[in-house]
Amino acid sequence: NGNSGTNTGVAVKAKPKTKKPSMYRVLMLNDDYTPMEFVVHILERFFQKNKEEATRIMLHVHQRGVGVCGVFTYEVAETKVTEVMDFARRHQHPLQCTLEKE
Ligand code: TYC
Repeated sequence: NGNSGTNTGVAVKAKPKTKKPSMYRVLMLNDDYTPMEFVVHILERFFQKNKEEATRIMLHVHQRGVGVCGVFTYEVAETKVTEVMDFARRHQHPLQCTLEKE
């Protein structure tokens, strides 16, 4: 028996399907070669950070090895990673960016 119609004797629960999407952290990894200013520029350009916040995140990655650039739905996170990796490669920097489920 669903929400309406013929009763089949099968119980079907009526459930509103407003599920929150899984969220993904976009992570930046440290390396020895990418210039600090380039990383700050990426955080401003692709993650809408101001200079102060971008510098804070860059220094955190520099000192700790990894840091969070932002948290997004899967499709947005994957697009950010691709854009950052392409931009870094075009400028011949080894900068690595990845995503992880929250
Ligand atoms: N470690 C780099 C340097 O000393 C700077 C850097 C920071 C590189 C953050 C990557 O994600 C990074 N020039």
